[in-house]
Amino acid sequence: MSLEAPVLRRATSATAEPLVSPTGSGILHLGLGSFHRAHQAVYTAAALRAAGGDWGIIGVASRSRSIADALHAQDFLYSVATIAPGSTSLVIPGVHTDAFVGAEQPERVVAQIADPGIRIVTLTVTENGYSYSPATQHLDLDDETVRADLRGGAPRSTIGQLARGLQARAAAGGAPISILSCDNLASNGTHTEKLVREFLHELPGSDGAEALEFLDRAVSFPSSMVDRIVPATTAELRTRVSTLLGARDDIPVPAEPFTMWAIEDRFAGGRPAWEAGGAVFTDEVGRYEQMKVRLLNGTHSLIAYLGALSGVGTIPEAIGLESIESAARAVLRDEYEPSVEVPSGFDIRAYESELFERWANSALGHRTSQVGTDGSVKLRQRIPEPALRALRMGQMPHLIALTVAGYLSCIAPLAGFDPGRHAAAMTDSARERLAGYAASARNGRELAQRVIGELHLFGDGLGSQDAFIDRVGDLIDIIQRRGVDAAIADATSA
Ligand code: CS2
Repeated sequence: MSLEAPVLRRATSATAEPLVSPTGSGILHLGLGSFHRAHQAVYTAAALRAAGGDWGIIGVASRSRSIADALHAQDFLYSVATIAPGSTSLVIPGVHTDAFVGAEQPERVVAQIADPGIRIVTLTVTENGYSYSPATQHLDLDDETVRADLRGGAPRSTIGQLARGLQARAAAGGAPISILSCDNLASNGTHTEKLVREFLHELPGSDGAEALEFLDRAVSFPSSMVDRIVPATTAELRTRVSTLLGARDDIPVPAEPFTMWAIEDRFAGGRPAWEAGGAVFTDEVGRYEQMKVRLLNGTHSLIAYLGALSGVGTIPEAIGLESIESAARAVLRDEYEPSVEVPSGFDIRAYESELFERWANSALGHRTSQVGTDGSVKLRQRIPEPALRALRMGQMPHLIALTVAGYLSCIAPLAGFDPGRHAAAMTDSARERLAGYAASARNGRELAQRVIGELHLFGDGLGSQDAFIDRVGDLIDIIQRRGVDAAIADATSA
């Protein structure tokens, strides 16, 4: 039925009406993936509905045409399907006013950032999209795209596009603007500002000077913590949503009911009333981010790697295995929680018990391979600080070591070990390099020493922690010789 239904458009009498019909576009969003469409877009629609404002969103997809094309075909509409066990509800935010592909029109990204009508640039380009070296945390000057962007021409990296866009905006009068990172990076605002400044400093002569002065004067980089589990969409969801709507939606986004956004209230050019959608404005964003990146994302990584290695395809299946659930509870309570400062008035116990319900949401079907993707960059955000804190106190963070052992077993298995198809489906920019190390390593310790000790994949701090590196190595051997459950038993009983 759904395939014959009319395409979702403003004029079609779909069951769900779009929440808003913005006139002006004050936001440029880089990274038009599912997460943005189920998170910032929904908050922005709530803000426009409650308080109005010229805050329509122009969406920029990094490379792929599919979302931008579908948005054009659907009057920039799509549905967000909130999926709980036993119920699915739909909203159509309706907050986008245009969409295009950044890789095809990089000059347009620059021009949009320079346009005084745009007052906020929001970003969901993933941890991988910031062109920094995980080991040094600085702009990666060895990265070919960054080097090309520094030489001139149309910028291809996100940091290059931001820097060139801000340069053009400074030259065009320098109207105030905010750059709001919504990625799972610690201190994401400060981090983004640092990388943009490093890019501008690298420009020849005094080419970056005017933009740097503009940054000092009229550009803010608030930090924000974002939280909502948003899996990749499926053909099954497309059919279900189209049936519910009575109109064909090719790009619905599945999302869990839980959603949270904590934002630092430093907006140089104004902002939507995001609090209308439930966003929290706070000076404690750092604490929210740290808490979320470690408790949720850190534990998520453990569940994903151990789950994939146990042969299961989804997070709810993985957390349904008793041994993985006990490992997740142990890493959360014993290794992540002691390392975080809880935001004032925040009920961490309630947040933690809700986490287990969220992971168990089987209707959502979040894939272990999706969470396990890009571990080389994601783990750098999640594990070193809590691990180093424990080591400083004379304790071995066994379950963080197990997370790393799980990651390396998935991405860089030792000769003769098959981590299975869910691990094979994880993409990672470091995969080839790490697989090369694994091919010549005689055992887990040798592999861990090369990756953590020599390559410093998780930063300099962990790179010199030999006891931790050996523990990771031993757990790799246990996983690959005796299986995941034996490794969990070893790590939880140590
Ligand atoms: C996940 C996150 O893929 C991952 O690494 O941990 O995408 C997670 O689902 C979100 O951060 C939840 O807010």
